[in-house]
Amino acid sequence: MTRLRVAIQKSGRLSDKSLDLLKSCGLSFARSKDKLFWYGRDFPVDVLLVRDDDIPRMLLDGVCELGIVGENIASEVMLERNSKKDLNCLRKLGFGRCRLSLAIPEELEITSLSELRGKRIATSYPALTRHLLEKLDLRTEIVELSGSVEIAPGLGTADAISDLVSTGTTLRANHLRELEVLFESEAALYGRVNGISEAKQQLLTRLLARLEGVMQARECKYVMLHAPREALEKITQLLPGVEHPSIMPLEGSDRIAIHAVCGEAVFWEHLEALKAVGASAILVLPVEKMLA
Ligand code: PRT
Ligand code: ZN
Repeated sequence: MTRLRVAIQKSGRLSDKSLDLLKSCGLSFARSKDKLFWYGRDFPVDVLLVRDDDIPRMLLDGVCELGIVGENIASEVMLERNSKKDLNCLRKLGFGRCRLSLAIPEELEITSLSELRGKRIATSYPALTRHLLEKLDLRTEIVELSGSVEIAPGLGTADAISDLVSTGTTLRANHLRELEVLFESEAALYGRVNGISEAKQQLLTRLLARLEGVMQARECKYVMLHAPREALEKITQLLPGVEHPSIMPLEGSDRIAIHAVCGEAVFWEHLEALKAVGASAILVLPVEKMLA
């Protein structure tokens, strides 16, 4: 029987969310003893648990058909192997967001990037950093480090760093200042471009439809409210991502009930604006599943 293999991070920032996402797509697994291979029970998709850095290589080497990994790592490996076309970004997944930034010691009085020309930049992303800096017409000396990049300027082994940042706490703690964002990254589902049989492709299409439904449902909210009939047009405009809401009369009242699936995030500001044009009894509910 046709089966697909998806590689996810074994333990780290992406692990829980990757697994949650697969489970939300209706997948469940029989876990093997060594816990590195989980057999898909209800849907023929198995999971391999590995280090995130190995995922793009496993895809390129044909060990699995799918992988969930940060765009930073996928881009690094594709550039390193000079094989930009062999990994297909099938869907960005909205978690694991971070940026690859150039950072310099706080006390360094540099205002423009060009002042870094010829300087030593420490990074764990040598191929990506070199590629992005060359696009900015900046030639530097890349110092490759596998970890603790942020301490390199303090140790005198580099003048600046190119490293992942999310809150910026690590930079501040090491007296570094973010000079320029080079690359924005989030976790994404990648697939191999070549060498997938027709049957596997069909299975992949089914999985992607489920994934799309899950992702849309996460972004969507079901909104219910009461409103004066004459406010309908204004209310429809105020509901984010809605064109045709359902309208229901309210027994014994000249007000109507409006129900709608909002395709974009619903914030408190939206609810306040709805209230201001006459809406009441406003309820916002999560959507569990959706199949368009
Ligand atoms: O063992 P394995 O190799 O699988 O894991 P790992 O240790 O290499 O990776 P992990 O779990 O740390 O990160 C996995 C992926 O999460 C990365 O490849 C990115 O795509 C994404 N990600 C999101 C991040 C961060 N946010 C992040 N903040 N990866 C690393 N960081 C680092 C950052 O460089 C800093 O050192 O976390 C530290 C805290 O960041 P601040 O800015 O919040 O201080
Ligand atoms: Zn890693």
